Amino acid sequence: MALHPPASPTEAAASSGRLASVLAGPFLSVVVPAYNEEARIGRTLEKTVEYLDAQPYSWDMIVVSDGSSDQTDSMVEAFASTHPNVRLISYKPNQGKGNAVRVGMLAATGERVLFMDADMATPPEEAAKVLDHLEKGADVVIGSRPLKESELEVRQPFHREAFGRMSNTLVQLVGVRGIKDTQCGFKLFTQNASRQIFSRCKFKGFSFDMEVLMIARDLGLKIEEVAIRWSDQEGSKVVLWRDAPKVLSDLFRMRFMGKARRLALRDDANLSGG
Ligand SMILES: Nc1nc2c(ncn2[C@@H]2O[C@H](COP(=O)(O)OP(=O)(O)O)[C@@H](O)[C@H]2O)c(=O)[nH]1
Ligand SMILES: [Mg+2]
Repeated sequence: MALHPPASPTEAAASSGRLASVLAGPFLSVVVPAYNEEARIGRTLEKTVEYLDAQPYSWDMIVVSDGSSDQTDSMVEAFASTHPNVRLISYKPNQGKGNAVRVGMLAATGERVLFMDADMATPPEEAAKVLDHLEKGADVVIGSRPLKESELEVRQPFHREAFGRMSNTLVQLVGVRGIKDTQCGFKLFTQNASRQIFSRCKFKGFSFDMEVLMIARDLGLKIEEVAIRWSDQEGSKVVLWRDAPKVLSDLFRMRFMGKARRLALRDDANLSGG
């Protein structure tokens, strides 16, 4: 492995070529959680693959269908049949975004692993930005919307943005201090950080983002928050009155369970392999 952090993703990709032959994984794995995404996943696959194909590094993509009951699975399977580095993991029943992301992250063999939402609220080109920060020495790089430099092309509806800001104040108090946006669906990890974190994640719903960051902090990993482009998409699966109370009660549970229990490995954790 390189002793000095590579200067650019391209350089990193070159050195990862050597590493990849040892690990047999690509430079970048992209994980996309998908729950009933037939209306949005097609375009996301097209655009993301178009972007990744133009990059100098090797990559693969895993779509995790979390108990979808629409055409998501057959659409991803049809796409994967003509794109060998795209694959579908599917299970039933629906368990929540956190579970889908965890399953995908632990299956991913890339030297760096990115998860992104199925609706491309953050476009795949932003990968370059977060990769860059990882090369500079971070273990976890998270996309962020409320930073001054963030480009919010289409903002979230008022009630979502207001809830986001409110819950962030709470998160600052009970959870992960110093992070402005815990919930953005665009986060990049080194393979090692991803494995260390996701083998410990126990929350299955939308609160998993906070758990990921708390565990990363507990492990002493370096988290960096980076302004990204965000364009809110129609068709959100989040129902605020249903999901918000759960997210908040989970936040308190994960805070008060204490570091030792947060860091306990899951029973099914496999730290060494995929
Ligand atoms: N696996 C899983 N993913 C979900 C669920 N609900 C939403 N998602 C995924 O989470 C991502 C973000 O969801 P979205 O509805 O766009 O949320 P929003 O943009 O925060 O309003 C998308 O990739 C969804 O497919 C769920 O219950 N299970
Ligand atoms: Mg969305």
